[in-house]
Formats: sequence, structure tokens, C-alpha cells
Amino acid sequence: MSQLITILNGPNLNLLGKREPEIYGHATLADVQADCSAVAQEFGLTCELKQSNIEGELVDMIHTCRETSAGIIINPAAYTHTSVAILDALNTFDGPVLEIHISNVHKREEFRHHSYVSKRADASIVGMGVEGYALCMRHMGSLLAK
Ligand code: CA2
Repeated sequence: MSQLITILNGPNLNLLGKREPEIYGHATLADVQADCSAVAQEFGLTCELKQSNIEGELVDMIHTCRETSAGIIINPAAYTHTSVAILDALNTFDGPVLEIHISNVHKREEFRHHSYVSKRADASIVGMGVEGYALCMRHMGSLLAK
């Protein structure tokens, strides 16, 4: 059976493509899922995309990944900058963790410059728009092939 990659998305990302296109672009999470599935297929992987606006639900999703998933791609959204709980949960996961931010958080407000998740992530992509998700999937493919 092929390995599963889970793509986790934090608060407000359900609005992707529907609000603030000047920052986050026009693509929706459904588009992200389609792009990532195509790349996953190239590597013989499968992927699922999940989103929650609730911190504890994201923690539960990460715990589920311990049983189901070979790797995690995560955009924790605002929880990036605040959540020790999500960092602690990611630290219980053994596989690769890749962090993605659609916008270039380093060009934005000071409070977006720090990421708790970066303390666990094996690599991060910021500022490449939604294309960053598919790039993470490609990197995941090469990491898992090693
Ligand atoms: O750039 C990113 O991907 C962020 O993780 C997005 C978060 C923000 O808090 C982080 O600092 C950087 C915000 C997600 C909000 O998503 C929306 C999408 C469309 C419309 C409105 C909000």
C-alpha cells in the first residue's frame, strides 16, 4: 500500500481563494489538494488535506498521523506563532515534517517572524504562494525515497 502524506491547515485557511487574494492568491484548498495529489502520485504516494480552525483538533489530527501517515506538511496559520501544543504534538511524530506559509511571513509584521513549528520542521517554505504546498510534496517524495 502507498504511503500517506497528510497536509494540515490551521485557522482561516478554509477561506483560501475566497478572501484577501492580494495576500493569499485565488487558489482554494481544493486546488491545493489537486496539485499535491498530482505530485504525490509521481512519487507513488497518496495525500489527504485537512483543515481546522480549532487548536485541539489540529493536535488530535497530528496524533492520528502517528498511526496513519508517513509525513506531515503543515501550514499552522496563526497557530504557527503561538502554539506550544502543536509543537509538542509534532514532536511525538516520527516522520518528516515540512512547514509551509503562503505569504512571506518575514516581510510581514514582527509577530509573524517567530514560528514554534520551525523548532520541529525538517524544512520550511515561505512566500511562494500556494505553489509552496506542491513543492513541499515534491521534497517529501525525495525524502521518503531515500
Ligand atoms: O502565509 C501563511 O500561510 C500564513 O500561515 C497564513 C496565516 C497567517 O496567520 C500566518 O502568519 C501566515 C493566516 C491564514 C489566513 O488565511 C486566509 C486565507 C484567505 C483569506 C483570509 C485568510
